[in-house]
Amino acid sequence: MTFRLACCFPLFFVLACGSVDPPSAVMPIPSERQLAWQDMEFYMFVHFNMNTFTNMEWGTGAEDPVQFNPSALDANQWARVAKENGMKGIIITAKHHDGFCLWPTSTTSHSIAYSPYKNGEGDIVKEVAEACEKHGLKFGVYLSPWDRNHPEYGNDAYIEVFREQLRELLTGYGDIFEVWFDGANGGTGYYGGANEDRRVDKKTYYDWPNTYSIIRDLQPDAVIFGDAGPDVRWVGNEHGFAYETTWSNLMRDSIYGGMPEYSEKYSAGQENGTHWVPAESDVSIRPGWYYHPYEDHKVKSLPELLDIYYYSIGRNSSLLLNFPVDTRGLIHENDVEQVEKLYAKIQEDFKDDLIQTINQSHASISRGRGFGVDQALDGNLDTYWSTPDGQVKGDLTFEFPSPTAVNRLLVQEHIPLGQRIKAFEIEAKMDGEWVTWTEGTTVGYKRILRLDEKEVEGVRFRVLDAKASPTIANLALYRAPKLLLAPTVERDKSGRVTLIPAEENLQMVYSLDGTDPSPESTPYEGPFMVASPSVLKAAALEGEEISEPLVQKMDIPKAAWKVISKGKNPEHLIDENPRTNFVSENNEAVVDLGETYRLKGFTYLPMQNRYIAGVIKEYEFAVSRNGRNWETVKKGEFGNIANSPVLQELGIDPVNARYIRLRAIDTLDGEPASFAELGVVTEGAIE
Ligand code: FUL
Repeated sequence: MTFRLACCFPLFFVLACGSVDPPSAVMPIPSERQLAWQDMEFYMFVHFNMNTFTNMEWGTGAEDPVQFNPSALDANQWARVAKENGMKGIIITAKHHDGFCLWPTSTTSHSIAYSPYKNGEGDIVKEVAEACEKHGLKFGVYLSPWDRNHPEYGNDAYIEVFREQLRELLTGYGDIFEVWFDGANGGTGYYGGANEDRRVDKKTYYDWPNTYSIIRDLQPDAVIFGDAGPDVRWVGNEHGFAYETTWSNLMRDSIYGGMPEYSEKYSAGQENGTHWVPAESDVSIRPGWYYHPYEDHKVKSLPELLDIYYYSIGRNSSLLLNFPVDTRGLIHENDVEQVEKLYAKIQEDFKDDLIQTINQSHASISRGRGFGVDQALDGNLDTYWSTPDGQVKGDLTFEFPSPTAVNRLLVQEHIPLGQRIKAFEIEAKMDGEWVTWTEGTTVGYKRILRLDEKEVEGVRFRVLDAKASPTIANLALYRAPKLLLAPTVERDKSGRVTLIPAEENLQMVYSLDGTDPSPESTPYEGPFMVASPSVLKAAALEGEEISEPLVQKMDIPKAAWKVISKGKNPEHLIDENPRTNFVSENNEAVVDLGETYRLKGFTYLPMQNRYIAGVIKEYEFAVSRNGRNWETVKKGEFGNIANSPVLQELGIDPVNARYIRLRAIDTLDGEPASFAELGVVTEGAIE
């Protein structure tokens, strides 16, 4: 207990006696470099390298530097996108697993210096470093320890090459805030022509302590990222999600990069961890880390990006959001559009801190002068509310002058003294009663709770358990506007339609007669049937405001259809599920529609998997009335399907038919034809 009694004698004594000692640190605590990094929260990853030009995720190392040739590279565009959307730095893949170096290194000829880019005079690491400097961003480098090109990989000689590459990057490009080491290490590769499998002992091969000391010497302020740190750890998945319970502490000495059980056992951190090794959530804005034209339509949606934001930054982790720069050397327009939406929404969600409107706040217990509840509300992370030593529980209560709608609570610990809180509860005051709103475990640097919106007279944050006196440096309340996005739609084989809101509890309306949805349209109250060809238009509603509509054409239900062709998972051809596929054994899909319809077109949804196979390029569509005599009614090519594997809808001259057949004359990759879904466009049943 470090309270001192207030005295009323000379000024000297008043000052001395009025002060209260801060709680002592709970180990482990962050280093200065880690504290500076924690403040960044959100920064950009750029995967741009040889793979961009070979359309691969992992190059083998056998690529030729002449293949690397961006046509309109502009690192300032990357920096602008980062800066304008709240990111504080950029980490570039200076060398990925294929070994190609984006700077003119002295260590290998597998580099930009031997590429046509700027006639071998280019240095993209430098271009990015300069763009960061110009836009007030921090700069970091990804240097893959694994090198599938280098002939010496696996031998001691390579370690010297790797270290020299590190020295070049750490001395030639100004201040570096983070050095990023991947856990993927060793395996098959080109290795200077040996083309073999080279395994390494991930724990010992790189002699990490001596490799790290190069970084400490040359860039003492840089944090080092690796699966298990030493300064920043991997979150253990590539979805960008940290955990409800996320400790910044880790038993670092018993964990190493590439450890097989890492994700499952250690990625959420450890309450009793010996070192401060906070989590970083790395995730790509598209399915792939590298650019692939066929993913242009797969850039993450705003609801997906918001989940990532709240599940990373909102769960005591930083967010490293990847942009797969394209073959021009630019961040693609679709990706820019999505990150702009994300940033605009975050700005909107955290626009007004409602805690500024409370008329009463108090703490059930306080450590004393300088550690009151006001220290959690002053916008200064260096001051905080805390309790006397030995008191691990305490409540902070806030009351509004009148009922106020709240749906976000943001809370931060004073981490220079270590992460402490183990359990908390949030209560809402409604009709004069305090009721539990939600419960949680860890807080750490920052925790954001997305709460069901309530009109509350007050909010109480209760620390239920902590490792020692809790510290709260910041507590804020917000009412984020609902995400007014059109719902998504699912329809089953029977024609039953379900609308899925972009955000829980959002009202939805729809029409089936072609009219634009309005607040007067049919309210969505649960799944409904669409049994005949219709155009569904659906929108989300909040008060008088309405979202853009979702417009989806729907045809006859597939309940009575039968798949006649053979292959793998024939039922998936007509299950209305875009994520499952039928792979035909003879390159065609034949369906009996159950009765004769007047057809005016057909639809083909190609495989939607991350890696596609058997997508039809050249097709022939035939119909039959009896399943024996077939008439080919359309032949051709699905234009641009390689780059844009979206739903293909083709019209035909109206014809009566009961059987349909889509045959692949050729697939993109020569693999057996695959189908996510086959459908028809009808004029209606005729018999
Ligand atoms: C992974 C790598 O293997 C991917 O290619 C990518 O660089 C990602 C960030 O880390 O482990």
